[in-house]
Amino acid sequence: MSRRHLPYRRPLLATFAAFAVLAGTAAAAPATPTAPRTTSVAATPLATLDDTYYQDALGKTGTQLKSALHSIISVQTKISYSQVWDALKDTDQDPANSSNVILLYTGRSEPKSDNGGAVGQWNREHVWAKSHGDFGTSTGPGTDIHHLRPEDVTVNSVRGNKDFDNGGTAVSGAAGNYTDSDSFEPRDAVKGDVARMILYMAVRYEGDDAFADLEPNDRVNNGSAPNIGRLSVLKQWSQEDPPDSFEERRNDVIFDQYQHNRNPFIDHPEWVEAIW
Ligand SMILES: [Ca+2]
Ligand SMILES: [Ca+2]
Ligand SMILES: [Ca+2]
Repeated sequence: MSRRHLPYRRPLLATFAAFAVLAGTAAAAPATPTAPRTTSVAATPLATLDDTYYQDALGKTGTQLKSALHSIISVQTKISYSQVWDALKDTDQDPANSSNVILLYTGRSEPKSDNGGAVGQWNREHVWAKSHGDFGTSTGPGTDIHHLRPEDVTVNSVRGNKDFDNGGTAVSGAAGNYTDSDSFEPRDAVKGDVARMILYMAVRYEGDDAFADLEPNDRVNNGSAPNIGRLSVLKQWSQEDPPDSFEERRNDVIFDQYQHNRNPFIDHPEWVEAIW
């Protein structure tokens, strides 16, 4: 199913951004080179992205589409694991409170400054669990912020390296999340986000850059295999929870300010079905 709703939103944002630039020039405001990086992003209309960023992928399906997208999104800047802290404070900022981030599974708004390893703090959740492909936190898939999210330390530990599937018992302190011995089900509002992060990783990492070829499958208990399940459930989640403004802004911020590559499944959710 095509959800090409972005063209209606982004040209407007781009127009505002253009006015803002002109206004700034006209006012000849003094330069503030030491000011903190702005979090505003001049969003690019999807039609423009298609004509430029995605031009080699358009009209393709299946393995041809996957291969074309791999070539496109593999052109990127990489950041270190320590740089990930500050990046997440930007990409996952609470739209209602710029001092906070939104935690992926709990949905809690937590002060950016409260990051760390203690109970009650937030840390860096690898949605594609590190052990599934054993990539650790060296620069590469383990520092790719397209699948890294702030999460409550305790809930991050509960998720561990479990595959994703429906079912289980309620996760304490994280309403709407469920888990059992072999799988984790995130709350409804981020089910699609999780699916699109997993599928991004599958396309980005194809075993040609010293890291494992990451691929989804339809199993649980994948352990240290470079696979995450279950694909049929992830596809369903992507359908049920289409990209919203938070996820789209996140993709824009990563593209404009950090990695300079995009998650194609946020821009084109219909490409999930076109490949899998
Ligand atoms: Ca299970
Ligand atoms: Ca969502
Ligand atoms: Ca792959």
